[in-house]
Amino acid sequence: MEMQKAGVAGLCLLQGRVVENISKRCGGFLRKLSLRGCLGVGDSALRTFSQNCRNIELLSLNGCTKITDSTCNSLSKFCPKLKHLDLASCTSITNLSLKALSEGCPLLEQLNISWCDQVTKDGIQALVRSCPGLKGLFLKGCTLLEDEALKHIGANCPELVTLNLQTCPQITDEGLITICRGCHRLQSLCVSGCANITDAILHALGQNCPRLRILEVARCSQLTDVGFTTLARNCHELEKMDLEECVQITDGTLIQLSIYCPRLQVLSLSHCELITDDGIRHLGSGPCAHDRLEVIELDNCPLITDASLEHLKSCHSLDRIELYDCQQITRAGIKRLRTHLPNIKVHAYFAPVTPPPSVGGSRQRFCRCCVLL
Ligand SMILES: *[C@@H]1O[C@H](CO)[C@@H](O)[C@H](O)[C@H]1NC(C)=O
Ligand SMILES: *[C@@H]1O[C@H](CO)[C@@H](O)[C@H](O)[C@H]1NC(C)=O
Ligand SMILES: *[C@@H]1O[C@H](CO)[C@@H](O)[C@H](O)[C@H]1NC(C)=O
Ligand SMILES: CC(=O)N[C@H]1CO[C@H](CO)[C@@H](O)[C@@H]1O
Repeated sequence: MEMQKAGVAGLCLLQGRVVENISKRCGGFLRKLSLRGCLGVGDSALRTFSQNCRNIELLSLNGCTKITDSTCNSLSKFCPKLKHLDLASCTSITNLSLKALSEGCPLLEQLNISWCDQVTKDGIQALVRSCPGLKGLFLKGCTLLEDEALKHIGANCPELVTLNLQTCPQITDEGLITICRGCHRLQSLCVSGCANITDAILHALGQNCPRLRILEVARCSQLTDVGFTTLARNCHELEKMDLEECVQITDGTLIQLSIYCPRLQVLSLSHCELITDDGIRHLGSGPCAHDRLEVIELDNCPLITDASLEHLKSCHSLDRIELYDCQQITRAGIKRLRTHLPNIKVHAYFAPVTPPPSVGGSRQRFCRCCVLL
């Protein structure tokens, strides 16, 4: 019998010896194993594991902070069928690991090395040259990566579907444009926190990546309506957009999205301070609103009033709306929205109307937690 997946969510107390025992029992039958968060599992257990489980295809070592490049050497030597490997937060990993994987694991499709912040372009280069089938690369918080690394990806990964570069602060338009040009199948891109990118990226995505479904650009404050207009006019399959703190965008972006992106399901506009009720009016009457839009985040949009809620009342798929710190939203407005969308989750905060009494009121005063209406 095939053991499909062993694993424990959250903190994992498995010791290395147990992993070795599992590997001996399951041997060549084991295809998938998650050791996520197993802080006690180290290189020697994974060496025994690799030797015994040579048919492993999916392995998660996410958060196994004890492992080093030695584990990737073992995987490279014994596990040529590996397709999905998650090494996120294994912070001892260096580009030697990526070199080892490139030599022994040519079938790799998904690699997560988020927060492995020693990795540089040399490791990425070796990897992408030898693993032509890479579809998902998760490089969140790999802070040493520069445009050079992105150029290697753009030149070698035609199959890439998902790329996460969140908090890689050194990357700029130059590197990302080569990705857009080289990876036409891209469906999901996260560059949140990459503050140097500009509208040039949105143009390049529009011209090269028509299948884009997910775009996360939170805190990319140089992006403007001009870029989002090109994007919307070319990428009609957008489903999820995180535009938090894209502080320059206005209703103009919302108008384009409501015309050209009928599949939009999840939209974050948190801290987009120029958005007004008129933009929401367009969104609420666009094709996405009626049967797609599920989540809209408008917290910290100071110009939004109850009129926006009126515009959203016919969005029957709307499941959640964020309204924290929207000073012009009232309880009455939310109540009216509720009469049309009884199951909607509304997250808002209202300061107490009257000051809390001085006796026994201190708890209230310091309780900054939200009121879930
Ligand atoms: C591993 O297996 C051996 C032999 O079957 C057994 O004696 C030992 O207790 C097991 N160790 C652990 C930690 O499960
Ligand atoms: C990659 O690792 C990060 C950090 O642990 C995690 O949030 C993310 O879900 C992982 N992604 C995949 C596809 O494994
Ligand atoms: C990113 O922008 C900052 C501030 O504008 C600038 O100092 C820095 O040199 C830029 N980084 C790159 C890699 O272009
Ligand atoms: C070839 C090589 O090993 N390149 C780099 C690997 O990563 C370290 C930093 O973690 C660099 O110093 C090396 O130059």
